[in-house]
Amino acid sequence: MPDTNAAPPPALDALIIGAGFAGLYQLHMLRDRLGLAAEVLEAGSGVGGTWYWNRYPGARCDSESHSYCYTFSDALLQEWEWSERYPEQPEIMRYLNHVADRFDLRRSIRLDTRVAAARYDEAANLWRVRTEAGQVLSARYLITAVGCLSTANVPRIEGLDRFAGDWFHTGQWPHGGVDFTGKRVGLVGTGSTGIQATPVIAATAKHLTVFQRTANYSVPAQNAPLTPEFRRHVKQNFAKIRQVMRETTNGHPFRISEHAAFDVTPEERQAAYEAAWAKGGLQFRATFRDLLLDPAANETAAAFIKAKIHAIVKDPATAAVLADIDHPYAAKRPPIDSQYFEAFNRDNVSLVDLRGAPIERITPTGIQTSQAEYPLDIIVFATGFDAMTGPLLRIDIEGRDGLALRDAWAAGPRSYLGLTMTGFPNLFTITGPGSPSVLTNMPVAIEQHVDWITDCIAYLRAQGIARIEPTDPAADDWVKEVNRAAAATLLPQASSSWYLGANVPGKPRVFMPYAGGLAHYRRLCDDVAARGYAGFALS
Ligand code: N01
Repeated sequence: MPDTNAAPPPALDALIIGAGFAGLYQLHMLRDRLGLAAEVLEAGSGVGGTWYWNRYPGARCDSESHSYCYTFSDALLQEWEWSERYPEQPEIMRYLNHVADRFDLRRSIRLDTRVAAARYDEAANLWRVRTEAGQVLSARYLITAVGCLSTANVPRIEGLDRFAGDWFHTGQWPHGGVDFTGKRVGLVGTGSTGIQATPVIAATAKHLTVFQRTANYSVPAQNAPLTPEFRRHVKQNFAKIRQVMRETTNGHPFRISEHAAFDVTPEERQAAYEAAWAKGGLQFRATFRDLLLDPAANETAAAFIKAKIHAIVKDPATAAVLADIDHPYAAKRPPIDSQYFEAFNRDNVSLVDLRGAPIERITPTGIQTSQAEYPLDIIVFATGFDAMTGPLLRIDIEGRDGLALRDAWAAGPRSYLGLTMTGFPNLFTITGPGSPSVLTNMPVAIEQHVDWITDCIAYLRAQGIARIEPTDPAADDWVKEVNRAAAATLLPQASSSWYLGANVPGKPRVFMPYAGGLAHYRRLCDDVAARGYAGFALS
């Protein structure tokens, strides 16, 4: 880092880290709406963020395409055509590239530029940002748009470095794809990713062995091409659809039922679940309003899904392992699938239960559990991410008075509104820990954050305010509110959940996202702004 006394005048008003959904929109707002000198630094060789990296077989969004998009531009909404109910990774990449071109964003994006460090220079009131290549850029405002799920979690399993075959993490998938033809493939992990990838890999592999540590619920996506009528309906009614997305807890284009699970008879409940199963998707979670609040209500959904697993999977022993689920339904992020449980009826797919027989090591020829060795040509790690805090902590961020973010967060993330942190002036974290983020349909949460940050920066400039930083009491109260909101739900009851950081050995167990609901959260953020940025020290 340069000597702060010799620092050059600010080259930029704002630096944005990341060119995914969040970074692209933030750039548009700061550069084109506020007229700021703003740039994006992006580690990848293209825009797209999470979708640039997650190219694994079967990668598809679990939000419905007509809602997994920006809503800030009516023209964009009218001109873009989605092809399927759930967009596949290449289609989302086409969309984000279209957005980059349509809003002329590329000229302000530096690709292949990974940020290594960012330090707040108090004397100059600037952020000094150093790239891995050693370049240093300065800006008044630093905005992280690094995503919540962008730091791959490759388990440290002894022997991996001596595996003679190929191995891949789904979040760092080769751009040229992987040919599974004639190969014995091992897939580790049964979260949303593993559940999406299983049937697709099984279709070409010689044999697929799925290694399951924690059994998981899944509901059919019921993916299908969009009909012309539906597309027309969306375009004609988008104002209403957007309104629903903004008013609902999770930012999806459907409402949660007003009924509690025990408001109806057992027969009516069964019929409601059957209808939700047939409709498919994350909407299953909205069948009754208390599924994430009342353990007994949740148990009715859990029992329904477990019965479906037993009905679909023909081998009773395999079905029993798949349905031996240890947490409430949707306490972990609920996957949706296309023929996941059905894949276990194929002759070339088998399941290994790691709960009783954990992986001991990787040998040159396969995976060794405490019970057997499984010979493999390819290992696919669908083992998730160092979620939410990981992408921020892998940047060496240093705030006021030499405070390192990794020290500030040693016991878990501490923020105000999941947007800002005490000790880190003029730093904003889009969908940071402590915000609804991963509990929502991400583009809706992203737009809410970007709009709030843009308004905040506009306010600071209009008022001649040089610095914004949350006060300690405001941050303490917010941490309490994040904990309160989580404790009011069943979400913390899934002990293996990445929401809690449980998937990464040694990570503090803290419930990271804000579970109070996106609509409520939006009101809180708006209220803070309306009260002249209450809870912040402005100087
Ligand atoms: O990761 P995960 P993911 N040995 O952490 C297992 C989003 N997403 O990539 O549960 C053996 O959920 C781990 O086991 P356990 C979505 O938000 C979105 O699937 O820790 N197994 C688990 O089974 C999602 O929630 C879309 O016991 C090990 C799996 O690996 C998030 O990304 C699509 C292990 C990891 O599951 C992450 O999903 C896909 C080990 N050492 C994903 N370490 C959309 O549609 C971990 N596991 C938008």
